Amino acid sequence: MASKTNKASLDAMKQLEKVEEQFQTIQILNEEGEVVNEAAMPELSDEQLQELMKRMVYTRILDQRSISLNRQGRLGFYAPTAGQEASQLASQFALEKEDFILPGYRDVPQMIWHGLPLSQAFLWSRGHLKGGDIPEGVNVISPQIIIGAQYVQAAGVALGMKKRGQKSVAITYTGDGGTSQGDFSEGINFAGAYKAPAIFVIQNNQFAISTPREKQTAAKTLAQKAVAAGIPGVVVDGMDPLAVYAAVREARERAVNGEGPTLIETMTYRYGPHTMAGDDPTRYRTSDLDNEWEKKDPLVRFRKFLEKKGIWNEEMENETIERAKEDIKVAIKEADSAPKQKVTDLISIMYEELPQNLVEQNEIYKEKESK
Ligand SMILES: Cc1ncc(C[n+]2csc(CCOP(=O)(O)OP(=O)(O)O)c2C)c(N)n1
Ligand SMILES: [Mg+2]
Repeated sequence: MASKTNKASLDAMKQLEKVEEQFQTIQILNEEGEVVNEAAMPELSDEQLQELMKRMVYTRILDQRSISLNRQGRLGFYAPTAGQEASQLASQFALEKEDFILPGYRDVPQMIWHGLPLSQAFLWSRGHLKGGDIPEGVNVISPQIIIGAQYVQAAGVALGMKKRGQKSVAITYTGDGGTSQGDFSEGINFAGAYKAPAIFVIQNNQFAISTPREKQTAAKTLAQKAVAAGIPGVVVDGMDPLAVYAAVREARERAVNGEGPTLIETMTYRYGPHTMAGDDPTRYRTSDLDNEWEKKDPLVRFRKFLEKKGIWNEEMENETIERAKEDIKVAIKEADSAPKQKVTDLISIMYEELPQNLVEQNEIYKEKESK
């Protein structure tokens, strides 16, 4: 009896190892900006490559300015993005305008490059109603704060697209910590069962606030969670914009061809704190680890790659930086000029027809606000 049990568990361990072996990190561009995987190289024109670089440079500046604006009390909630540009922007770059983004709180950059005006992103940060009033034709919803909840919503949005016969996808993002939530498993499982055209991205930045990746799960990779949902899972170097782009582009193709969802884990790092609310990363990360990841910086390696191709220079970089600074100045002014929020605005957007108790409260506030 005992030997049988032992044999079964031995086989089970081997089986697990075999599965885990298959989740190797895909890289196209190494830290020196050299192509190390020609076969996986996505088809991108020089203009597209330049555009992706511009977006990464621009977004790094946006991050720096957002941190300053937050410290000056001119922004509210802000979750820093530096370090995650390849993971965020190359994944959005692989989408089409008709695709729908269901972001988490750190994913404001993808929303902006999908068409959300910068001034509205600032208003969202301030908790202003107008920040959540997404313009028609911009296929995003407001960032989700409840960890993992957007995975379930993405499965639903994707299924809706499929039922309507649309050739588009729903993409959603969570973090390494998010993979421990029930919603994560429910979302990928449902989308798998219904072959919904969804792309589930896990931005593994190694920490969930102060909790390290190793404490999140015994699984060797987060992408292997796809196996239980019966869907493909891949791990990509999340500091490599080409690897991220290629993985998302392929997932998109599968999805619109009716082959269902994909789970993509991007190996990345956030250089800054979790949010601007006051966590101190030096209490849970070593400077050695920070340095190790900064050497992998997506902007540095992509700049090297483009410079070697002769399609990027200092002038282009500076122009992009200046444009970002100018745009930010204009957008924050716009945000400042938004009408002050009223309690009646809050009440009136909640229902098509107000229930009686709110009609009464609305009248009380209307009266107060008119003075
Ligand atoms: C359901 C739920 N539980 C807890 C929190 C509090 N919380 C906010 S961010 C966070 C960590 C998330 O880490 P991760 O998923 O790795 O994303 P990252 O912030 O690193 O991008 C937690 C626990 C929350 N917002 N929602
Ligand atoms: Mg994380």
